[in-house]
Amino acid sequence: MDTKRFIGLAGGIALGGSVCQGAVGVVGGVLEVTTSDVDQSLIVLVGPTAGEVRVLGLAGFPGGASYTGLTGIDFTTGLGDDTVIVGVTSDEDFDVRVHTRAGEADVVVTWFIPPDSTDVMCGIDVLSAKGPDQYTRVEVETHADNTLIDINTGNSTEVDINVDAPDTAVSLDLAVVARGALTTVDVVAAALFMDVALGGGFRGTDDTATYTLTQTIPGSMTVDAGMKFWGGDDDVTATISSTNGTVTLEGVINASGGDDSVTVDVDASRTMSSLKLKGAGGADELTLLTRGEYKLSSDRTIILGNSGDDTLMLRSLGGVTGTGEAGTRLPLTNGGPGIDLYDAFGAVSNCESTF
Ligand SMILES: [Ca+2]
Ligand SMILES: [Ca+2]
Ligand SMILES: [Ca+2]
Repeated sequence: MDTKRFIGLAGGIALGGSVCQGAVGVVGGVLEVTTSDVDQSLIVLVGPTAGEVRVLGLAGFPGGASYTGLTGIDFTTGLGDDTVIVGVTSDEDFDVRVHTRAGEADVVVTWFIPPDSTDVMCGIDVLSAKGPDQYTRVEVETHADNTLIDINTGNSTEVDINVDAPDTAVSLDLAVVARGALTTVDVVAAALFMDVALGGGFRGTDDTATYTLTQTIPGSMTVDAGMKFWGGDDDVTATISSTNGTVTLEGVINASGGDDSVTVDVDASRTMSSLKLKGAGGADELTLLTRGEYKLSSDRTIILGNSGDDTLMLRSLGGVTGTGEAGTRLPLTNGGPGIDLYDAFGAVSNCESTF
């Protein structure tokens, strides 16, 4: 703690009046703010000069507080209903961490990475206690050659993430962990290489998660899913588009109990997949559709309906290639118990009839 130094700017206002309501300090280049339980309404502006941060709305800083030389912010608000708005304009790496604790919360992070940027990392970590009404929105517009975005929205109940990379770029790496009952992730990028990891252990209500991933130039995109839903009737839709490109699907979407719908729709020249779709209990509809070529590889798609009367689909509108090649494996569709319908290529078991 001896590295902690308290800073009060805004005309040399002493911290004596505000310490009882919270604390403000800089530790290792990170602005740490802890507020009282009073409802907070905070605005944080980062940049455009690297490391420059201005905070509006802090108790004890009526004119705002300004800092330089920062690499991140770490805000913890109290038990009230809090609004935290963060606007970043920077071509440097930066970390934003907001912990709103209990109570309702609105957290909005907008991030602009200007043209002529090279390698930029955005870290966005929103935590809260589990509560009923915690909304997080993240908007990133990047013009960097290589952008790495790491987003964790913690217990937020509603999550809305938009990433836009309109200029031709080398790479976009995006990792999202979100488990809002209503989760939307929308990415449009002119990046040659896209690497998207979508994770979350969802909330156990009827969750709706919608992912739209669009690569606007020929390239390759890897989508790695790590999703575990719970007993509600969940609706998961991933619409993936890579213009004249190659898409690789990896990971697991486990819808768990309840009557779930999982749809993965890929529009690319070529798709390779080791994706596992698990319906578990309930009457589930599980679909993987490829609109271009489905290329077999050493791994394989597995679709498991498990108990309940399921409808399972694995279809390629652009044909299946790689059949009979050394080391390739056919996909597997297994209905499990129940009266299951299927429309699938590869190995099919425990399915009663086609549809
Ligand atoms: Ca479920
Ligand atoms: Ca299910
Ligand atoms: Ca079944």
